[in-house]
Amino acid sequence: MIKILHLSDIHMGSGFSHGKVNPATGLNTRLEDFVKSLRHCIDKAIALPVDLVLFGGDAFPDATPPPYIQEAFAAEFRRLADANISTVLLVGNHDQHSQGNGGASLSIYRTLVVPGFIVGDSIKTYKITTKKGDLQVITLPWLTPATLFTRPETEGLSLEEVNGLLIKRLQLILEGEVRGLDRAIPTILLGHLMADYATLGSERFLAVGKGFTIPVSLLSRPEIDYVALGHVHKHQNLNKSNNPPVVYPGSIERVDFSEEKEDKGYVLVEIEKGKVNWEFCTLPVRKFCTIEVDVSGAEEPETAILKAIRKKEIQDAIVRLIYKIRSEQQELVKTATLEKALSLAHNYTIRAELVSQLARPRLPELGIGRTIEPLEALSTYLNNREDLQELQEEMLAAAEKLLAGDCEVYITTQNQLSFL
Ligand SMILES: [Mn+2]
Repeated sequence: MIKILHLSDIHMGSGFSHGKVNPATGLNTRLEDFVKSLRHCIDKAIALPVDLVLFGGDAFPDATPPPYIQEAFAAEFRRLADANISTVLLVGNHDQHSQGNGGASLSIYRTLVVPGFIVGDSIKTYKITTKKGDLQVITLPWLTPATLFTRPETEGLSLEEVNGLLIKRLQLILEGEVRGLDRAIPTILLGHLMADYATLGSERFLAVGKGFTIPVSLLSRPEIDYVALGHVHKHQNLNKSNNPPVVYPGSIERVDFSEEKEDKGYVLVEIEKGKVNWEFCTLPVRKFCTIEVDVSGAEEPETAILKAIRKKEIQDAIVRLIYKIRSEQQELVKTATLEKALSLAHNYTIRAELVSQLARPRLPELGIGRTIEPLEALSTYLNNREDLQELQEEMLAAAEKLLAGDCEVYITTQNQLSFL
């Protein structure tokens, strides 16, 4: 059987605020963590060895990463070329320029003609020859209306109508690809997309803006033996009947706190025509740890916080401490004491949330009979939420982007903004 390693969502170069500079290398420790995880995957691919590596998209946080981050990524992937392992690099939303044409950060691999490398930046079927036989891979990069339509075709339509059109067009294009398949060899669909029924890292989420999703039924066709996905950071198989498996391997490192409780890893696949086995393999990634404690009723709030810290294993972890406290208790808690208790952590943040005894009065700016623009409303709201001060700038910027229709934002249960 043909052996494949399927990984996705590397996001190399993100989450630097959770790391620190390593004095020995001058690099952010989170870059080193992400490189280590990727190296683990590539080591595995070479050691087995696999016949093919499929990368499901989102290599970096954006399409123009700094050269040293590009280089760290390339140094790992070139080992696959050296080992004669075919590789498909699919273009995710983070790899595209905002104009939506081409995979800016990944197209260099095609330009350089790296042996055995394919860059999937359009819907196309590639036949790949391996030592164990041939197979074919349909690449389905991140789609936006701009990729499939000209502006006049979508002008005046609602977002929902555009999405409906997009699905119809995609269905036609996929149908075309499927008809051109070689029925004698195994087929994989490699896509960067949000599939219907995909659950995000957190259980409840609010998707706003361009929530373009593709129904699983469109992907799990009988002609396809394995659907390899990227985009969602939590590992999952969307087709419980497993014929074919529709698998997100998830990200290879925790990108933010919304992924605190998720296992991270890659997927090993064995495939021949009409038969597929797959298994999720976990990676030894750095721990994230949230310590949340309400000490507003405690007589000795500092002792209560220290006790909450001691309950968690924080060594080498990325920790955030959030404690609820009344304003008159604040002087009883010494930041230096908390910092000392957290010093075993790799990195930590401390946030005190003030518990107000009084109910908040209604904001005069939002009174009855007044109309207010969405951004102004958000800004007024944020100005009155002391606990959200830190997020204010980020939220306003995200809201502007959303209103301009530029991205998707998910607000997780931890009140975190997560950009997919
Ligand atoms: Mn993505």
